Amino acid sequence: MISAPLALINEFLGQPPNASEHGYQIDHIIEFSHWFMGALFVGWSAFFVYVLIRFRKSRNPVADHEGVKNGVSTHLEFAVVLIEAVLLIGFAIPLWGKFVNEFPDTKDAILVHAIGQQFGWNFHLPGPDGQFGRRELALVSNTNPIGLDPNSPEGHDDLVVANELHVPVDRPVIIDISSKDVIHNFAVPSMRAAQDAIPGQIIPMWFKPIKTGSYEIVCGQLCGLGHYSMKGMLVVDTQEEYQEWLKERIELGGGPVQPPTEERVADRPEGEPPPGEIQGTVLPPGAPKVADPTGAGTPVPQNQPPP
Ligand SMILES: [Cu+2]
Repeated sequence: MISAPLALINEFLGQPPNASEHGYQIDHIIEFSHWFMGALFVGWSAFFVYVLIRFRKSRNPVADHEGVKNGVSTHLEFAVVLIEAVLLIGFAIPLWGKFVNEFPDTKDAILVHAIGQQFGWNFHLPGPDGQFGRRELALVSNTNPIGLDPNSPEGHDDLVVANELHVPVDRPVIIDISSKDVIHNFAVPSMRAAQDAIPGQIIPMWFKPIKTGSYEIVCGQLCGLGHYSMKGMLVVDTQEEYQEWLKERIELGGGPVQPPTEERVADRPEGEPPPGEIQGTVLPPGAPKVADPTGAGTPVPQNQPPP
């Protein structure tokens, strides 16, 4: 009964419709807070106008040093504090506690690493073996945006995709968030989920999409001149569509080592040295050349973020 007008205020404020399991709880808190603040605004404004008229100079030429003697304002203020305390302690903190402490079982969840960079999101998926390959910051290059170690046995089937992440509907998604450069924030407004991406830290977050569709991923921290363009897409698929997408990514991204071809060398931005012998690494000038003992390279992602 009360939810129809309540929903109006979120819509009026331009909030995208919720698509996650826990999101409606957040929406209720936001709705209630806005109505409560609206009531306070009207109440305090009316009181202010009343005071201006009631205590005008012509009616009160001499100041009254005793002031108000009844306790109405004290009771009102206490009621406001009580409602705010209930909102915070009763709803907001328990909801936050659930979000950060009660992670879903990793066996049922989709596990993804999201690595922010100026200005895009890289997603690292474990591939068919379900294991993430080792990442090393020193290995990050134009062809290896997440620094995947070519010698890591778990890493050979890993998938690296830029800016578009697919997940199946009705499965919890756990994302380990990190950053390569500055502080970003992985935010999916439709999932009512956001988490800072901090260089040197890996911070997990989770949500459970309950509606298929495409939802915008944005960077929630001002992170540089291109911050506005740091957008990605979260596509929530049906289970079949998700398997299809995974298969396609594996075909495109996995497979045997691709030696550096002339086009790929030509693709590199001006001033960038040619790729090293081990794919994804560029040896510093003067470093002794080391042959890749495994002969394997890093899978080359198909869609790179814009440089
Ligand atoms: Cu950013």
